[in-house]
Amino acid sequence: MFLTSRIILVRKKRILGHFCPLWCNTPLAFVSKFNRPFKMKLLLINPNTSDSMTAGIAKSACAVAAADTQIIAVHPSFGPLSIEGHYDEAFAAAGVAEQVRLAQPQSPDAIVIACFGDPGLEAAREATRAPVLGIAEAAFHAASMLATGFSIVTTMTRTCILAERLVQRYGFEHQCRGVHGTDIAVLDLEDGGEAMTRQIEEVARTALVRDRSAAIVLGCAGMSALCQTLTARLGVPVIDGVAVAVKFAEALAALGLGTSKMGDYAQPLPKTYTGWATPLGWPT
Ligand code: 2AL
Repeated sequence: MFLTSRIILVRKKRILGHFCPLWCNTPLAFVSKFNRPFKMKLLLINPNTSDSMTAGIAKSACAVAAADTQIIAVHPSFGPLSIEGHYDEAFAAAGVAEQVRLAQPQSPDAIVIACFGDPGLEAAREATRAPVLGIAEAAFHAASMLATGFSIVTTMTRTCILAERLVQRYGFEHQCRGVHGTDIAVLDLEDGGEAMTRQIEEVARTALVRDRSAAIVLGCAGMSALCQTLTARLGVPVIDGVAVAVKFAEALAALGLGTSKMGDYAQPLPKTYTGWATPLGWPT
């Protein structure tokens, strides 16, 4: 099948009273012009429910994806418009599980979870054989290959603890030298203006000196579009988790590597789910 564009698909399908953005006939955007057959289907899940942020993340993913990678960008049918705390994350994780479950018939070759808290990452791995990458985990790996120490620059100061816990969970305590909030709200990042960019730049500059680090990890998917500018201004590697997760996901899928089904990442046990989650349980 020859297609002329890499298409972002967001289908509005009604599920239990919610509009579920998946696999639709209505493309949200056409973002590239490569006259090649698609080799790889990459499901890009924005765990928050912002349409505009999903489109922005999809644009960043498409900018780095191979010409024959089809990026399919979705967000959950329910949950918070932005993820800035533990409560938001609880719903976002369920939303990620929903989207992985609903995408099953499409058999994506790889999945990227594009929120810096990596919500629902391990649940997603249980639910698929495809490789699943979270942008925080991918960014930590990339940063630790580029510098002995890195600093994370994120959104609200209250979200710093979320990043710190991920650093510990993934075992990057020796490489991550600090996590720094900018007190910019996630949805305000869409502003993209000079004042906001400078605010992030200043926090990053201070972090590099204070932490004695040599690379910056951007602590929000919404910062993706700022990566090039910040790289040029700071003169150190600035790692956007969306970009590195897409490239790592392509590499793993191209190598034929997927999530192990031995042990705890085995398919979820068959059981009945109730309430609004009824369609999301594994069949008994
Ligand atoms: C994020 C992110 O990447 N998406 C979102 O809604 N919140 N991260 C953050 N640190 O606030």
